[in-house]
Amino acid sequence: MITLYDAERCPYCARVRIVLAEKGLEYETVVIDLADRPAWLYEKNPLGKVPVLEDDALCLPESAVIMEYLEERYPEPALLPADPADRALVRLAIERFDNALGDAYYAFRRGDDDGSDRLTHCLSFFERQAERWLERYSLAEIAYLPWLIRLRDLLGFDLTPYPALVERLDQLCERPAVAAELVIVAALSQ
Ligand SMILES: N[C@@H](CCC(=O)N[C@@H](CS)C(=O)NCC(=O)O)C(=O)O
Repeated sequence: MITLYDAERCPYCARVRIVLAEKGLEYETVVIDLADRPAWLYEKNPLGKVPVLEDDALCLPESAVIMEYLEERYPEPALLPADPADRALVRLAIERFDNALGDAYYAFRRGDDDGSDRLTHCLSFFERQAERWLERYSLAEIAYLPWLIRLRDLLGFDLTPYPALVERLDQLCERPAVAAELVIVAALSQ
């Protein structure tokens, strides 16, 4: 049995939800109130953060690690390319998203003075990389999609200066696993 310790607002949890949905895996959800999180969460993740995934005896935090675990444990349908070089580029993209887009998003959401500039810089970079990174659906896209969806639908950030990202976002929103996230984010914004 798979259990996901989850928070709907959390884009890192959204990554895991999308991978679980793409792979058609059944799982239980335990919703964590991050404003009043239970003490036992620290036993599952010493950092006290979500997502945490349990799969039988395994207890695993960190969204990027969880995505890779799910890919290896449940390989179909594949969300990593077959070629080792291509797989390495997907991992590189995930690393870049974590270090750049994630931080810029939170700076913007907090209202930091440089939040908007950092986000613009980051999205411009992704826009230029879009052709290379976005040619095939993979964990790399699942890694950044939750932030784009939240920027557009929750924070009202204008994505029109990034047409390649917008086009790809629109395409991907037709996938049921991604469309389910749109419903979750729409409920958050009400
Ligand atoms: N590097 C972690 C980040 C997870 C994370 O920051 N989750 C947030 C919710 S979006 C959280 O649990 N925050 C609680 C806190 O920072 O104390 C991952 O990729 O899973």
